[in-house]
Amino acid sequence: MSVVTKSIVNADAEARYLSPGELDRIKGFVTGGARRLRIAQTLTENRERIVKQAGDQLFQKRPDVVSPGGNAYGEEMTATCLRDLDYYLRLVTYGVVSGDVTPIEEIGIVGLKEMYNSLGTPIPAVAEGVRAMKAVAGSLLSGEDSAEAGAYFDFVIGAMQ
Ligand SMILES: CCC1=C(C)/C(=C/C2=NC(=C\c3[nH]c(/C=C4\NC(=O)[C@H](C)[C@H]4CC)c(C)c3CCC(=O)O)/C(CCC(=O)O)=C2C)NC1=O
Repeated sequence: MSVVTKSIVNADAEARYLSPGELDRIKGFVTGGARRLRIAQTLTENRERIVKQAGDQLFQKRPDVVSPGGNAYGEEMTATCLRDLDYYLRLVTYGVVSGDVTPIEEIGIVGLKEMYNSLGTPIPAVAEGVRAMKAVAGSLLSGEDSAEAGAYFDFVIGAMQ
């Protein structure tokens, strides 16, 4: 939920106008809108490159996952692994646009550990892949934009610890 929706839900629950503090936070959200959209656009336009390069880095660091017996071994499983990275990148763009981690959490974090444990997927390696995406994405963004996007990647990485 964006700060706009959240503030309205809270204010209406008390049948009151938006408070000065809420209006201030909404102002911050609106003011940063162009930047958030610019970041989301860059990530979206470069998604293939970000996923591909991050995958290469991950498999270099963790060759075990793509070796016989590894969870991402074989063409199909490797493709599924890259698809998962693409999923997380997509969720990061949702977070960036809404200025909120809730969509990331609801779509991709709740139940994550149980899911990966049941699949035998090493979670630290997934986190490594997301960390690599953060680095590749950061290299495509200006310093300030990179820091803003980085916070959402960090949220995903943090949930995988
Ligand atoms: C948008 C929210 C969302 C997420 C996050 C998601 C993840 C997700 N990843 C899966 C599988 C998988 N995920 C991986 C990923 C990896 N294996 C590794 O060793 C690497 C470290 C890593 C890549 C970074 C692999 C290899 C599978 C297939 C495992 C199998 O079928 O045995 C599956 C099982 C079903 C399927 O194969 O599609 C789900 C549900 N699905 C969703 O809808």
